[in-house]
Amino acid sequence: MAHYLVTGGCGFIGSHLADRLIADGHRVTILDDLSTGRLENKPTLARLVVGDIADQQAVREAMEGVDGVFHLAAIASVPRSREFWAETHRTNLSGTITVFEAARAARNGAPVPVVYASSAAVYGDNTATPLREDAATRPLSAYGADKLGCELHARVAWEIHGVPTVGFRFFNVYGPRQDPASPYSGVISIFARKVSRGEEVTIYGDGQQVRDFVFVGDVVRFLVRAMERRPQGAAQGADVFNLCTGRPTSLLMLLDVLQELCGSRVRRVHLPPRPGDIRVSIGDPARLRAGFDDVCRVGLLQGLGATLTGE
Ligand code: NAD
Ligand code: UD2
Repeated sequence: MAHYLVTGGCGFIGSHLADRLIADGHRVTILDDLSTGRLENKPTLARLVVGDIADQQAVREAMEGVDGVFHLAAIASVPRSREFWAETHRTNLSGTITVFEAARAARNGAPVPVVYASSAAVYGDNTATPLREDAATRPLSAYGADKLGCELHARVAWEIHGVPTVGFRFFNVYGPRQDPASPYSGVISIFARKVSRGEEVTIYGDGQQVRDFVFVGDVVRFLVRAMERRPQGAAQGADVFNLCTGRPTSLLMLLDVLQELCGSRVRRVHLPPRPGDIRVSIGDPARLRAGFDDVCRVGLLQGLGATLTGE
């Protein structure tokens, strides 16, 4: 049994991870400021520290004595990073550096490993399809720029401070508990709720933009695996992998499948594309497969079914 810190553990992905760690018999401490995370998401057996990820003392205290850190706390919205540039930077990059710094001496003065969330947003307007990890990073948003900054600081964490890390460039993650009520939330959670209620959906742009949707259960499996065993072929103590399926889905296709599953047709309103929006974002999962001897297993139909039933 190990003791892990999950930052952002009351959020969508972090709470699924915390559930899994507890089910595996581990001790879990969560550090979360409950800004988008919810108390109801916290597993009963997890200890919650309510605090800010950029507060050095709060992070140090929450990390005291743990065997490893899953760092998921962030302001996970591209439009919010446009509206609140400096505020999101503080959480998304300064917060990550605060985590790496505390990880240098978390267990009896020795470093502990950190598995953290990067994002496909680091590729920005690179139009390569599919995107391999060695594709040029050209973030278009403050969010993407900060996630790239996290990767650069992860390298410093390892090379200078001996903190081993694994970063995952999540593509578009979806599943139960992703907040359907917030306009900043993921498109699947928003569309799933609207279509199931027969309400009108808003499409930014022509709806032909393409995403690589990954089910949250697959994400959790890779996070846990990266903590337990260093991936094969990881040449260094700071490595980065795409977390993706390699399968493209346009928004219009997504809407069709949801309407089919719900047996309803809804009205669609088109608004101009969001500034900084990426047109095509498809990852190449080859390195993920080689490093972990595993792939994302949940197909879109199955994952959307689980999202609609909340299971
Ligand atoms: P989420 O908003 O549900 O979870 C983020 C959690 O972090 C929330 O519980 C929130 O309260 C907490 N948090 C925010 N600011 C904080 C702060 N200053 N101090 C402490 N806690 C804070 O989002 P999510 O979708 O679960 O995202 C988890 C991670 O995955 C994030 O790092 C996000 O950038 C990354 N990511 C998500 C996606 C996706 O498709 N959902 C894609 C790429 C990367
Ligand atoms: C997602 C993640 C982000 C980042 C990125 C990786 C969320 C909330 N954001 O950003 O954290 O890591 O992936 O590249 O998970 N859209 C509509 N109507 C709506 C909502 C969205 O048309 O009501 C469009 C939106 O303009 C975009 C697409 O749907 O073209 C996906 O939007 P999103 O907010 O789900 O995710 P994205 O790709 O901007």
